[in-house]
Amino acid sequence: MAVGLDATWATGADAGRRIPRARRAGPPQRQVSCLLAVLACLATAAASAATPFSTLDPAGPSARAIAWLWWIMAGTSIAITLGMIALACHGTLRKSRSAGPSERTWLLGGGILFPSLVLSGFLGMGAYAGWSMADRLAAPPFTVQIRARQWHWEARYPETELPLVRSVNVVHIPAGVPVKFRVSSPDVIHSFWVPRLGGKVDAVPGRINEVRLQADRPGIYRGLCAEFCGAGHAQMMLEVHAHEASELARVLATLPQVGTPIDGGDPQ
Ligand SMILES: [Cu+2]
Repeated sequence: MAVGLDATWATGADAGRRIPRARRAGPPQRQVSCLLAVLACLATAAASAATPFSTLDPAGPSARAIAWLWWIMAGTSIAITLGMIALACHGTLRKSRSAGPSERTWLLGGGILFPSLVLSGFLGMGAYAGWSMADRLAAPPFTVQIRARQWHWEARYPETELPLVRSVNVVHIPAGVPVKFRVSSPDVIHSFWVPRLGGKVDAVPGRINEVRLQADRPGIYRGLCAEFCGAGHAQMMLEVHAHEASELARVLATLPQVGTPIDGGDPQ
């Protein structure tokens, strides 16, 4: 609360008690700077919302849950900043030390209870966003194996009625249904991320990590490696092509076949 105040120490009857007395000062500059920084971030986010890699332009339920969480956190941070500015202005501009909440009340309410409630709310919403991408009981109707390697992506489609086919740096999925991505790596750690469809998942050697994503409509969704993996990391891009079901079957039929699944099997 003392941030931004130009305080002097009381004299006379208050001498020796070291009670800060605020001089009449201008607006609390640090809080205003924080608010301007938050507004600048929001303006930047809004300006970048239409880019191919924007998490603020969600195209599926998982990405939408993450975007909502981001907006709620941004709105809450603005509301808290405004509240702090209002309190600081009130403390600076008030004419007398009128009776108010005690220091104990401020400490317990503002220092423990309020942040606990806010952070618990964020935790719950974050858990829901993560749950929306986790593999749940009902099996998705379509599965893609993703193999990340220095420095490209390979996709295989093991659960189609076609012979096993593969594509490189392009992943074909059906639109409008959940898709299970089973992500692995034969060399180093990569991170599979299609921002408009949902959160990222690491590709770890010796493991298969799963994430469930959905594209609401047919289209092309850009993705990238989100974990530095060597000299070619910056060029490790991919595209997810979401198709109508009939179109997907036609596209998969044109892909080159492979003889075996990834690493000779798909270990669970
Ligand atoms: Cu990488």
